[in-house]
Amino acid sequence: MPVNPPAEYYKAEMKYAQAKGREEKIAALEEMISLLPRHHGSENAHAQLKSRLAKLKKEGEKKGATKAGIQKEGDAQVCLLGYTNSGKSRLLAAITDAKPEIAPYEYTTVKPEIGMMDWKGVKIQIIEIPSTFQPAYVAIARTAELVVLVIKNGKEERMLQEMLADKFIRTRTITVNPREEPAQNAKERIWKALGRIVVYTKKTNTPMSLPKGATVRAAAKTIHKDFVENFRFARIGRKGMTKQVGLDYTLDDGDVIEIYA
Ligand SMILES: Nc1nc2c(ncn2[C@@H]2O[C@H](COP(=O)(O)OP(=O)(O)OP(=O)(O)O)[C@@H](O)[C@H]2O)c(=O)[nH]1
Ligand SMILES: [Mg+2]
Repeated sequence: MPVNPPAEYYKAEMKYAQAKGREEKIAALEEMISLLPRHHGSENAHAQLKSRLAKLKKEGEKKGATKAGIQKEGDAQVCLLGYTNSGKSRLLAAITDAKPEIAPYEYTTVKPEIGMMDWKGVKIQIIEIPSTFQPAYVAIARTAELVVLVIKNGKEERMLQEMLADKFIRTRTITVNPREEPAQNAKERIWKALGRIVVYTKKTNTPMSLPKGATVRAAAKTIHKDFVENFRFARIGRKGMTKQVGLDYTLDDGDVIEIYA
């Protein structure tokens, strides 16, 4: 008997194939499993997907147990830090794929909640740190690229800054008051604070995030390890113009790059 999955299944399969991190893979697999018809002919396919899912989840448990507790995924890791009911979960839900519990009572979030933020095709991992401030959870902020202080007033901001200073956590911070700033605005500021640019490959239109000031050399390295050694020249598409450049050419946000090797 054929499996005959619906069209949505193939979309989920595509998501799985293009998934960057483990979280995304798990989400896509779960979607595939839910969309695969259940009948005698699909038993094998179900079993295969489920064992793949179990394996992925197990891998995460092992890796998740290291150091700060959460495996980095995407191109940067950002923490949401703030007092209870400041609106961390609501912000996380607004700017990522995460679906944390949002509730008017205190300490709703007791374990780190993780989501992926999409910025023009680039994935950024966002983590809500529980307001219980258990040291192991606060320590996640130490290795993150950015800490977002989620506050209701200026006093909270000062207290959070002091807490970070006391723990010698020197990660860059920005402040968001969700009651005063639309989530999309906060999202844009988070991206800007990360100091990265997005560059696209010409052939496959794959987004690639690089630090601001990155050169063609960095992009070439990211695309293929042999590209730098065998590099001849690159063509950069920028604002409708195309330019032939060398390895030391500085890239801009939105550039389309084609490397000739
Ligand atoms: N009006 C308004 N209410 C908000 C906003 N953000 C959060 N809230 C409300 O404030 C309450 C707490 O929001 P959460 O997002 O759960 O807060 P949290 O910081 O995750 O809190 P805990 O996880 O419980 O420590 C909920 O009732 C939300 O609906 C906001 O931007 N505007
Ligand atoms: Mg919460």
